[in-house]
Amino acid sequence: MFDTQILILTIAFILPQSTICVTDNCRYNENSPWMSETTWQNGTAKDEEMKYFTRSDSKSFITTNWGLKINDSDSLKAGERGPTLLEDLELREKITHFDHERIPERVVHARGSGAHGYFQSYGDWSNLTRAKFLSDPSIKTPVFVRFSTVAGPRGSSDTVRDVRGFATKFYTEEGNFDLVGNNIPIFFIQDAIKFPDLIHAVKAEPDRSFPSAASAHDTFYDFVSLSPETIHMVLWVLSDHGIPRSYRMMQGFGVHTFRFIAENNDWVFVKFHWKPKYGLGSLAWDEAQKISGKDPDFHRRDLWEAIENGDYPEWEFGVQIIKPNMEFKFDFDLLDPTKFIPEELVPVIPLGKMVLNRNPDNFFAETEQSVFHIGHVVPGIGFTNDPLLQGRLFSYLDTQINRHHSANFQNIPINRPVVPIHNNQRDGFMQTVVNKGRVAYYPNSLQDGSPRLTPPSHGGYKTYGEQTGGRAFRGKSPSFFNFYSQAQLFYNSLTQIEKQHLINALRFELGLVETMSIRTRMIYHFNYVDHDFASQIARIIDVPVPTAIYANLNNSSPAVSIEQYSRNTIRTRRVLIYIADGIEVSTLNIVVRILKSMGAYLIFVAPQQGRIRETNYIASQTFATTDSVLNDAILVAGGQSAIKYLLYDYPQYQSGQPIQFLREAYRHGKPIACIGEGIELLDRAGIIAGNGVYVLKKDGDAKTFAQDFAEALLRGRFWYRDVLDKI
Ligand code: HDD
Repeated sequence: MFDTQILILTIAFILPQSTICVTDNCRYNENSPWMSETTWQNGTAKDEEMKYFTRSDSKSFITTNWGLKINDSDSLKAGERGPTLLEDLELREKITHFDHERIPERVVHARGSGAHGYFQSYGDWSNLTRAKFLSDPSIKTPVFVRFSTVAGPRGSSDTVRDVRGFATKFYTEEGNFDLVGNNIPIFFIQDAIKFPDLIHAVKAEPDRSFPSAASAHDTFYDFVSLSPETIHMVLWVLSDHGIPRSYRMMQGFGVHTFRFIAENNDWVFVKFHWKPKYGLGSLAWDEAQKISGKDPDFHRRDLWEAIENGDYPEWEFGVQIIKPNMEFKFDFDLLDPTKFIPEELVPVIPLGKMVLNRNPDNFFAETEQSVFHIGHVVPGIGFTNDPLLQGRLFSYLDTQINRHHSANFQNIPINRPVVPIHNNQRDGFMQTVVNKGRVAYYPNSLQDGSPRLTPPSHGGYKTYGEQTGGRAFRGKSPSFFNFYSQAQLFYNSLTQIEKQHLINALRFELGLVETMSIRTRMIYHFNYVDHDFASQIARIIDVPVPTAIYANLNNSSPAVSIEQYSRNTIRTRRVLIYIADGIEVSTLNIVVRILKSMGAYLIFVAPQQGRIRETNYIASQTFATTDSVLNDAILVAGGQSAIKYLLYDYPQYQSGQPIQFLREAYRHGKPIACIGEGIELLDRAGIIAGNGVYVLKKDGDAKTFAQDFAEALLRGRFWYRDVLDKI
């Protein structure tokens, strides 16, 4: 029998080769001007391409979109007080464009923020994967990353309790690779068909449209309590992982099991990990709620400012590698996305690093219009049969057409790969490419068979030929019916205070659930996780304490704990420094110098903005424009009259804010330090020294004091203060 595939391939290769690159050294294709030796070495290939599309309006004259220069900014009227004329096309174009400025927000992950950067491999990993961006440490692959919350609309707050999206687009020399992950290594559900239900349940309730960006309501827990597979992920989101301190201080995970395929077709299963250089950090729930009011843009501002300051966020990229013969050696199914592989069982091998070093020029054009698709992979990376992953492969393409109203979304600058695109796809709304020639089909002979196919040996993508088969079947594999074991493992792995935070979070969330049967069902599930855990929640939310039915196996994976994650820098940590007229500067100078040299951000706050009399200190903030919750630590300068001012005179018109900030910082476990007379503020706040609170007496050593304070900043939180069980 005649095989058409063979015919096609034969035609493709007997026809003369055109300029299309099918050799191994075709990294710098002449069709892509932004790809050069230099741009690949310094990671700027995408930046160069973006420049081509970027327009600056500075030093220019206003024109219409058809290029007409405008000489008057008022509308055209029939007489000075008359109606506007239909003829006024300048007005009509401007208003029409304005009316159409918005595109639909993402159906999930609507609120987010992004940045450009690069990825650099630590070595040549071609023994694991043929993906070229992982084969050469001398090149920097451009990336664009978008972080997001999941449930809230585009205008909601950054610090809500939620999963965070962590989507990375690698603009590789073999096309775009999108790693569309989250900051939690597992997911709520096992099958994509349930995703619309999950999202409908967690989003604002459809009749009343509240609560916005919050899971603490009946529909979410109704769904969760009827879907036990979700319990593990619920614990992760309700733990401190659900309220990160910064996008820069959270992990990222590919969640699903993927495949790495090497040149010789050897393959392994992999789990993708991002580990932040700045360490892990979380907010206190009370703090997160307050920040939502004080600065709903807290995370996007933090990301923006760090990049502007040159403190580039950085992550290490790693993989857990599972050999094919290990597929069935775990007590869960590798295809089940509600499970993670503890790092203690399979270590994370670091493969490279990612640095974000450029903020977008235009939020809409870049961040809002960016398109991520789990199906965008490059040679050497393959999928598995995880049913959630399989469903995602459909959804991400479909949703872009809804958001961009055209299949041409790949033409948008932020989405274009840096490599040339050649195919026979044509036309559609807003087509911006001018495809030349008569031929728009394959196979052809009229255009030398071009664009032609590329064999895998020359970089063409080859699907891993997994053996499949079996009867059509709707349902779960028996290996997916293991709902509580990893939920228990996760709970056991938390430190004492992290457990307490989780319990408090559930008391809060379930305490807002109005339907008692839903609360009761949740406690029923938690009783399978750990009896004491379930009882502590039940007691507070008016649900009968259940009888113990299931023993805790006491297994744990300390790698999941934020508190136990190592940190090695205080760079970018925000220290709020109280100053006022009359401060004593000599000690302050020493402390400031030490903190600055370590890269901490120093925010000077005083009763009024501007220069402090007879010093070089300038207050950029007042007690009205900043807040304890927006900073990581407080330092109070000394000086009798300054402290008197902060304590006695100043509160007359700003209601004791300096004391209030100290009390909150203490309650939220933050380091506090007071120089000399500053201790009077501590006394007034009812705070005693010790446990992260430092006082420098008159004869004390400023250097040691500053170093102790910096040490405390590195530790981050002193959760074990007596008041902390309340947050
Ligand atoms: Fe998804 C967006 C991550 C399951 C359907 N998803 C989206 C984004 C992230 C994730 C980070 C935002 C991308 C961006 O910044 O533009 N999603 C995940 C992870 C999942 C997951 C880690 C589970 C492991 N998602 C998932 C399922 C479905 C979707 C099961 C549907 C069956 N996700 C979408 C979507 C979105 C999306 C509707 C909305 C906007 C978009 O894609 O571009 O297609």
